[in-house]
Amino acid sequence: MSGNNSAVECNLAKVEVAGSNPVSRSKFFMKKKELLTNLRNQFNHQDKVLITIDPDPDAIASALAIKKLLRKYVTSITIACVKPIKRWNNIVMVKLLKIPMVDINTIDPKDYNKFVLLDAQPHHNSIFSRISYNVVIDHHPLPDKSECPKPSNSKFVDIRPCYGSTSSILTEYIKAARIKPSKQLATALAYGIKTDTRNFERQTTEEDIRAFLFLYHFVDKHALTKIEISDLSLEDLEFFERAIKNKKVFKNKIFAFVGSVPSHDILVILSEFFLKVHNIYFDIVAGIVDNSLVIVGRSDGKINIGNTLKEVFGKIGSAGGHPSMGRAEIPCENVKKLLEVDTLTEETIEKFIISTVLRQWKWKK
Ligand SMILES: [Mn+2]
Repeated sequence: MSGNNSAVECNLAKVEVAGSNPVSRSKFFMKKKELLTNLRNQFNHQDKVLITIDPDPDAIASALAIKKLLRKYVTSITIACVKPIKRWNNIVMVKLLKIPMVDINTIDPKDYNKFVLLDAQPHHNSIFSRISYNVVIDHHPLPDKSECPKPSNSKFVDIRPCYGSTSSILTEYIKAARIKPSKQLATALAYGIKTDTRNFERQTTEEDIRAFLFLYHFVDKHALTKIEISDLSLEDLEFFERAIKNKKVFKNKIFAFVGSVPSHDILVILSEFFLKVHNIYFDIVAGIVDNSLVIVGRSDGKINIGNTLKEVFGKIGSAGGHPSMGRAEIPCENVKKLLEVDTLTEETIEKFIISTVLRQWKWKK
């Protein structure tokens, strides 16, 4: 199979689920069966398989599904993460669902003879690009031909850029294998689909919804709810305190600088929190993460926050996003140079953001 063939699969899937013709449906079921057989044919009973993932919920759930699909066909399967898991929801997911994973730095790839990449392509990460994969299954867009042709060098490639999540693709394999998913697997896959499609509000296809409906029956609803609402640690409440204390309200907008924070995740949570306030149409929450000034914005759509941040900060850092969500990251050195100061104080940063962004939006106090 090649990447191009997989794109054809994607179209076939669309035809099948949209059509009501039982003949074409059973034909496509054969196609899915074939894919499953092809996948399993890449392995034999002596194989020690290493699955590598960048551990977001979609990737974690997909790894669990592959483990289930190949369990009886290989000697061992190990799931290795190329990054530590930082988001609380994901930590709770791994803990509640008891998902066994290892840090890639604690293992020796030489101990494995087959390699699987899920929810990513080799060019997405420097660790991935050094591994020669036997199997790649993903839903991200294919790279330009000039960029990196590597996925198609793998023996089995199933990339369906039209799907909202890799979990939806793997759910189809589980169905084709006639496996009744355990609560653990169904909950993981359902959460994978929900996070990648932002609860079916982004890049969602009929296939994603169909996969979710199939899983829903088997999901541990309590575990899923707990995973979804577990955004915060007790320590994070301190940042809420700071954000509420520091907030500046300008008509229908809120701005807050919260100083040093452990990661940009808490800025996202705070920004989403402020947008819940009645009559607030957009907000900006900024903080220092390592040596960068990170600015996160949320909007109800009246103003394109992604474009605004790009226009204001794009020249001195990386910035962009969507109409309703945006983010900018500026090395502190660049801010110092721009402001011609040696050190950045809370006051100078606040002034800098308020003067630049607010000027752009013509905010009035
Ligand atoms: Mn994904």
